[in-house]
Amino acid sequence: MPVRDVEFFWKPNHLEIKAFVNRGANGIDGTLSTALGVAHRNQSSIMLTGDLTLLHDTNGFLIKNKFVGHLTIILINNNGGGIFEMLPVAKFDPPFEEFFATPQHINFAQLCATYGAEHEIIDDWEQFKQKLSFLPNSGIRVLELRTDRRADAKWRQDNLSKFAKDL
Ligand SMILES: Cc1ncc(C[n+]2csc(CCOP(=O)(O)OP(=O)(O)O)c2C)c(N)n1
Repeated sequence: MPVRDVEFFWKPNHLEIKAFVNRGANGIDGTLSTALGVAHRNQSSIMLTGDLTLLHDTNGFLIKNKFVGHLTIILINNNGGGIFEMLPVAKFDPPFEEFFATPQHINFAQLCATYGAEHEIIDDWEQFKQKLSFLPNSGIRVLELRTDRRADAKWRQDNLSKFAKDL
């Protein structure tokens, strides 16, 4: 959902931020590698991703020793595929959690330590804004925001149609 949320909520502006959207061979695959490729020998960059999408390509971190530049990864960790909460099948559990949401219960601090990437949990907006106000020149860091996929899906379902009427 992060890429869809950007499409819904990013207001037109003059910031000249270049956006790249990844569609791998079959969808969520390869997103980390694409982001690292975009950031390599380029300006410091930000990747916005869900947890399953990041997990799909964790071996992308292995390029770390050849990577020149900086990538901040904003990880929306809702422990599974929040996109599927938007579908009618979400009402049927079982099998929803095990076969559609597929939560992986990953400790991303440990995962990042394995690959030598920095990791930080973001708890509030001030901390988040402060972390994004300045991007380092080098290294890979993960800013993890823990969210509730069910509550987020309900929020979208309750609110998106209202915004559409206001246009
Ligand atoms: C290679 C591949 N496998 C499976 C899928 C099906 N798929 C689409 S979205 C998604 C879940 C994405 O979860 P996450 O990255 O955590 O984001 P969220 O849905 O929570 O926003 C899956 C498994 C796909 N698109 N591509």
